Amino acid sequence: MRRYRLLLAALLLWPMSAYAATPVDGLYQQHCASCHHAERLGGSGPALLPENLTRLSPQKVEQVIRDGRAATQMPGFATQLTDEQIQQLTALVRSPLPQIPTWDMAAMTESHQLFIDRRQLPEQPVHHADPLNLFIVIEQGDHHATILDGDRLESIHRFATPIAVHGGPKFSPDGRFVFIASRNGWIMQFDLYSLQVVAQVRAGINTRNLAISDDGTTVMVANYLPHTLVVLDAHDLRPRKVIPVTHQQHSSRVSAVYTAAPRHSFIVALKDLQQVWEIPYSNQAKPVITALVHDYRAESGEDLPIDKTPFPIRRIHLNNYLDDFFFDASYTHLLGASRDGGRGEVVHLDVGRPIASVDLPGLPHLGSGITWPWRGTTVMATPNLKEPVVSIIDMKSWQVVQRIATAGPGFFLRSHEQTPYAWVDASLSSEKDKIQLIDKETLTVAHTLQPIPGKPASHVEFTRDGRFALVSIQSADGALVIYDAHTLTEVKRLPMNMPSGKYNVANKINRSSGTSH
Ligand code: DHE
Repeated sequence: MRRYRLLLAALLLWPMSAYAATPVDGLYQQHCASCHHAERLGGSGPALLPENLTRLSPQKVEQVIRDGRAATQMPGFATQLTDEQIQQLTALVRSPLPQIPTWDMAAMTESHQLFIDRRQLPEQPVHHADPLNLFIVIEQGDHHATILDGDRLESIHRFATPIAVHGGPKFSPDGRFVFIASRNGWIMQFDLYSLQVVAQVRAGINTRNLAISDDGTTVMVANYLPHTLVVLDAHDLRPRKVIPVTHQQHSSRVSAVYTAAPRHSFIVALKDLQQVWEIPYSNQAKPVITALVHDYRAESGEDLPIDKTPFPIRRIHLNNYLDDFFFDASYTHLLGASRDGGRGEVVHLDVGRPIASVDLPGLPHLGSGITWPWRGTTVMATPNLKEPVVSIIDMKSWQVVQRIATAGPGFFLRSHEQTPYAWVDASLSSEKDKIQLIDKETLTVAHTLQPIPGKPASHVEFTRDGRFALVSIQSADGALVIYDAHTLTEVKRLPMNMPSGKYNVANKINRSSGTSH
């Protein structure tokens, strides 16, 4: 309720003359503002800003205004608006706001909802599934998530999520709680023991992802809008701190935030600054971070001791914009994709500077990178969003040891310690119904699967023991197609509504080298 009160207050306080300045502003206030906010920042409906709508073509936006959106509260306006008015509204919601909007502590605190006190939660699971072999499956079609028993391969619960969930949900270190981020800034905490939503908060207007500290105390949220990082209490999602993302006179969107568990710090990728940030969240953070923070203090003239300055920022300066990070197991090195394309840069996090460049064609999707031991070294493999290739990189020499031609560009690569194959999709190509299996020893494509001919197959995830591989068929009448990972035969098909990613508790909290973290 409180967030609706906030919206109402915002609507009442906003001067009518400011938004009824043109006929289309008047139309927006009349038909859209009550759900999408007077300033288009989102309310019960998503924010209507270009940053939030990049994934919808103008034609699709018009269609949604005209016909509404299935499985949401968005009605169609075909009988109330002319084609011209619909086009005008489309142009309006695709135009930027004159200033970067704010979403401050007060707005966040107002949006916070605690559904149940954690002290009232049961000590044991209310279900009989192995809590470490559960999956959470994000179903984008009707904005729900399914909790799947990984032993019986069946659903045990389904619940509504915020609209437009993106990126990997993150688990508390014990695997009990899962934290979900939506592109519209809503963060949700769900209890996998009692199968209920614990809390939610709106931490931004356009959010990228979240990370949780390895001690389970702190959630950090990365935002495109506003240009902030937000610290939440992982206990109940109460906002603790807003960190403006600025350097000198410039501010930056945040591409993503990652947990560097061995370093007890968050690592931050920035869209508009040639820097990587490291933010320690605990006094156990590696001494080198502490030392570098002190150096930074000396340079900047700030003299507060580290333990009195929660979440101090260590800035690593680059000569390029780096996006989409991959880390080695010790989190000593990060590999980032260069904005100019064609290469990746390796940053040594202890010495705080780039140390190597990796020749990577197209646009590697490093966030989906995985590793495995290979001929006395460890290799990292990355799919590619633009080229039909998987690049294999030796993590000692940072040389590319193999480029494996695939059926097409794809998003995700997955494996498991117990399987000889890495599974890659070609979902960004005309071959999007194919999944290819790369032999981790020979570095060649060993098998091609076509789960449902003509339907897009994408994200793969393994059960805790690596015995079964679950493939998302990403369409409204989609499914999870489940394969025996050894015989490669289909064992089960579970109908799902646009399943995007699915995440196995044990694989994630144990940081399996075959999955993203
Ligand atoms: Fe994602 C993860 C960025 C488009 C589905 N995606 C991530 C992460 C980032 C990212 C930074 C890591 C976050 C995390 O898990 O903590 N994604 C981007 C983009 O910049 C890009 C290319 C454009 C954009 O609009 O943001 C993009 N992503 C997509 C899609 O179109 C996908 C296929 C469908 C969707 O949901 O929008 C998509 N992204 C995913 C999924 C993950 C993800 C399923 C989690 C992967 C995992 O297994 O961990």
